Amino acid sequence: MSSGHTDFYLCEDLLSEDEKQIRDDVRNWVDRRYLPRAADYFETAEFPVELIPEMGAMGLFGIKLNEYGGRGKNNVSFGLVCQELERGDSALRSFVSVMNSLVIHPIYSFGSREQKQRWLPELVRGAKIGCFGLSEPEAGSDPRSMRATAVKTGGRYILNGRKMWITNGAIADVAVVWAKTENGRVRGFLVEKGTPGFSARPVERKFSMRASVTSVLNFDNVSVPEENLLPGTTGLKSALMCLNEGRFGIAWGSVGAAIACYEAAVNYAKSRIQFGAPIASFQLVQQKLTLMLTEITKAQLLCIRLGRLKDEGRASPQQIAMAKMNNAFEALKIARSAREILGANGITLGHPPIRHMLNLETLNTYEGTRDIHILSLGRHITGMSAFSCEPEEKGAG
Ligand code: TGC
Ligand code: FAD
Repeated sequence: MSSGHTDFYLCEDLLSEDEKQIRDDVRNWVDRRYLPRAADYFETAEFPVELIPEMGAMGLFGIKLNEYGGRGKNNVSFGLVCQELERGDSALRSFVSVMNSLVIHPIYSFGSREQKQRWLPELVRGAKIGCFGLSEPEAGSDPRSMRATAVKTGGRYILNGRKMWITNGAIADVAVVWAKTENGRVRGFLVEKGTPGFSARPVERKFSMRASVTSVLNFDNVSVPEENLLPGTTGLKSALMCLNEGRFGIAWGSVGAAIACYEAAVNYAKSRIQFGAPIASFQLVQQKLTLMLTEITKAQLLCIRLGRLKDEGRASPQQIAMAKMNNAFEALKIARSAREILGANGITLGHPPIRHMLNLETLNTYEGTRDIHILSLGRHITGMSAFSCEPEEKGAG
């Protein structure tokens, strides 16, 4: 859903005026405020925190909320925002994804009235930052195996454990943390920055998502009042429900990254002369561009249909997983093709494809790897789970 030559199936016609306006506002902002420095943020591994208030003022946090200062927009609008932000950089979309899908959404869906009143207005304005701690060093694809615990003593919970790879962790004012209570049930907790025993440190030496803050969270006998339990959380399912929101944003964001790579490749191919002709005139280059545009078009159609289904309350977790899996994977292939078309110039940060290519490795990993979505859809199709084998079934292995 982008005007110009990447809107091959005229998806523009499927958008309302309001949706187009939101998309264009974010597009202009990204062009003006992010893209001129995108390569620098990536190179110096710096997230531009100074842009957070601007994003808050544009209503990019709590974009779907009807209360607490949110904009009350639909899922398609949220998707378009993700697309445009990721055309800038995955780190920008990730920040906004986490705020909307993994912090504001769970507090709104599972929080008490007091928790909502305390946190939502400030999160929506961008005055406070949040993060979502589900993954652990030993529990990524299989969050059920998490080791973090929350033991109730008197009117408080004592949290112990470690969360890993947490976006926004070290800059967050509040963490939505998932831990096992005494009966083994996973519940969600709000842990505030500065709580004794709670610390966050950045994951160093990343080659992907360099402009995003990724952190390790440590919980060493962290005592929180029972009012910090998200009362509506009933088990791991509550955490997984949040991922439907996150995966939806990633499906759309992937399109934005793919468009950025495709446009860079088309422009370069038309102006780069080799063998006395623009490389765009060579059949092999044209094949690459054709396949890139085809996959962008298919991904756009998946997104708009998924968005409309979600707006009607008819999008299943499996449909969302399919779009996330497909679009992240195809975007990565598009980024690699674009990088190839740019030749040696393509390995530098002077052009966007390599930056997107490296970021897209993360998109194919977080919120469920491609393998996990394949297996989750396989289970849906067959009714049989291939996630793990009983010891006797491991056979030759
Ligand atoms: P399983 O038995 O499948 O599920 C337990 C219960 O939950 C239900 N469920 C869902 N409900 C709603 N939406 C979903 N997406 C759901 N997935 C599962 C399920 O129906 C069941 O309900 P009930 O009523 O029968 O109890 O659980 P499992 O332990 O077999 O796990 C299944 C599996 C592997 C699919 C799940 O563990 C999984 O999705 N793993 C991937 C982990 C993942 O995606 N982690 C993401 C961490 S957060 C992150 O990466 C943020 S990045 C943010 C950014 O920077 O943008
Ligand atoms: P593993 O689960 O160890 O998987 C390793 C490999 O084994 C993968 O290729 C996987 O596909 C494969 N595999 C695993 N199980 C199976 C199976 N049953 N069958 C076949 N193959 C299998 N998490 C959060 O909670 N909050 C965040 O904010 C967050 N942000 C992130 C930001 C970044 C930049 C990154 C990279 C990750 C982030 N994550 C976050 C963590 C992310 O969700 C996990 O990395 C992801 O779920 C995969 O877990 P893992 O890395 O431990 O890989």
